[in-house]
Amino acid sequence: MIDLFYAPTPNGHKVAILLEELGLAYRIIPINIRKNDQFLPSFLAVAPNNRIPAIVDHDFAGGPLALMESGAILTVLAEAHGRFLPQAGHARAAVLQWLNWQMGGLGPMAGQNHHFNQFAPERIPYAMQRYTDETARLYGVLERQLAGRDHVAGEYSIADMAIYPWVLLHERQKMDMTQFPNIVAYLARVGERPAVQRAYAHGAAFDWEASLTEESLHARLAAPAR
Ligand SMILES: N[C@@H](CCC(=O)N[C@@H](CS)C(=O)NCC(=O)O)C(=O)O
Repeated sequence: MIDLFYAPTPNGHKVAILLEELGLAYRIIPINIRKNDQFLPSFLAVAPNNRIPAIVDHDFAGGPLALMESGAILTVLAEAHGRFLPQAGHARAAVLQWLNWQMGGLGPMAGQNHHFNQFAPERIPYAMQRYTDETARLYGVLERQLAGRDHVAGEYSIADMAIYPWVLLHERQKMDMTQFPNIVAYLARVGERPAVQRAYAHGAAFDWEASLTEESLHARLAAPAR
């Protein structure tokens, strides 16, 4: 059994997708980041960076494992279950390369894009332009990589699970998708996977009005995981 500390954001969706693809038993612990649940002590004990996603894998070899950072979670779970990350060689290197491209580039840049284009309390044209342009540059990189390929690095992998939730938000990022036909086809291809659809169903069920207290979070975590 795995506890998934989750909100329906791109980084949250990534891990839900992998858990669904692997068919693992997990329960969702909702962390409402709009209501500051991420600062509750019982969450910080799992994820000291106060950000979702995080997991506790109660059945991890060697004992329960608490883990934050979506890239680490995808890598560790894929490795532990022997799927969606090749074991060695060029194929593994390619998946890790594109996963880290998402973690270090697409995610942070698109995240700033969302912030300055949608949420910033003041309009700062320089920042809006800078992050829109950088997001578009990264889309161009992905567009070229997807030419003649169904997935970003060989077989469907954790790299695709990391990338898909970010490019799904292309409207919010002000991307002109007529420039990126390979990404449009990729979105349809990944989006039709039943596991991806099940993962996104958690998002539809998430209650952004509800929030936790330390007591309620503690009680949830203390409840039997099986
Ligand atoms: N590099 C981290 C980023 C996680 C992250 O930024 N999570 C956001 C939601 S997508 C969050 O929890 N934000 C809460 C906050 O800003 O306080 C990862 O990939 O797990």
